[in-house]
Amino acid sequence: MKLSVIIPVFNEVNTVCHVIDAVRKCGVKDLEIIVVDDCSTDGTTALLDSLPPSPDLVIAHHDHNQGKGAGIRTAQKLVTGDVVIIQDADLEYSPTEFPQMFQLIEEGKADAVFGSRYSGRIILVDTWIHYKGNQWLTGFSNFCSNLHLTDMETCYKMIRADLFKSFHLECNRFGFEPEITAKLSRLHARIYEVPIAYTARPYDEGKKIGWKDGVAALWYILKYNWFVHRI
Ligand SMILES: Nc1nc2c(ncn2[C@@H]2O[C@H](COP(=O)(O)OP(=O)(O)O)[C@@H](O)[C@H]2O)c(=O)[nH]1
Ligand SMILES: [Mg+2]
Repeated sequence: MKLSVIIPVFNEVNTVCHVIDAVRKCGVKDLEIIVVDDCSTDGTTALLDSLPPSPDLVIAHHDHNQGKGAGIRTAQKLVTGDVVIIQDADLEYSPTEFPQMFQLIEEGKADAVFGSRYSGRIILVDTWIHYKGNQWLTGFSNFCSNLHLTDMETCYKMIRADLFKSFHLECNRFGFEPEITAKLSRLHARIYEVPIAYTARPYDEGKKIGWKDGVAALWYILKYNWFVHRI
């Protein structure tokens, strides 16, 4: 089975190449990497264009900044693998987690596997507001979906590609996380969670998600669990 790793990138010149290298070394043999550069302004675009062409690497560019969700939507059309995962272009998550997640889908047990940052593995001490915000959003999402997740907002959502490609995705920014969680729940997908390590980065190292995204997430949780029926 082939794994398609989607890397949405906006202004990550210091880390994006390290992330691509780490994905290549993750331990899953058959993989493709789809990088979507969202009109970066810090040199990321030129850096990506200078990488040697390789059959495992696809690079797409947006001509204006649209957000992480829009980047994932662009990649959705390019996926050729059997299983998909989103990998942020920073170093908060480690691709060494992929094999344990991949195995659950390969064995036919799971339709989707979420990597949970809050179930016991290494976590570099995060801010109270980020940690609590994630807990509250996960709790509200669970209430609306009747799932029992410990980390809805995790970037590590590994999904069967046929399901992923069938989704009509709408959110342009970080609303992608509640949207896809709600859509998986409505499909009654078999979702597993595995504990993953997480190294939180501060805003001065380029973190872009903010409190407004947290407030918007509340609306997206309601919208995609209760109001919008199209999956
Ligand atoms: N395509 C795209 N990606 C973005 C944008 N803003 C952030 N990202 C990417 O989304 C990922 C997550 O961003 P981050 O601020 O670390 O949020 P968090 O990891 O979800 O808390 C990183 O890989 C960013 O480069 C954007 O406007 N467009
Ligand atoms: Mg991040």
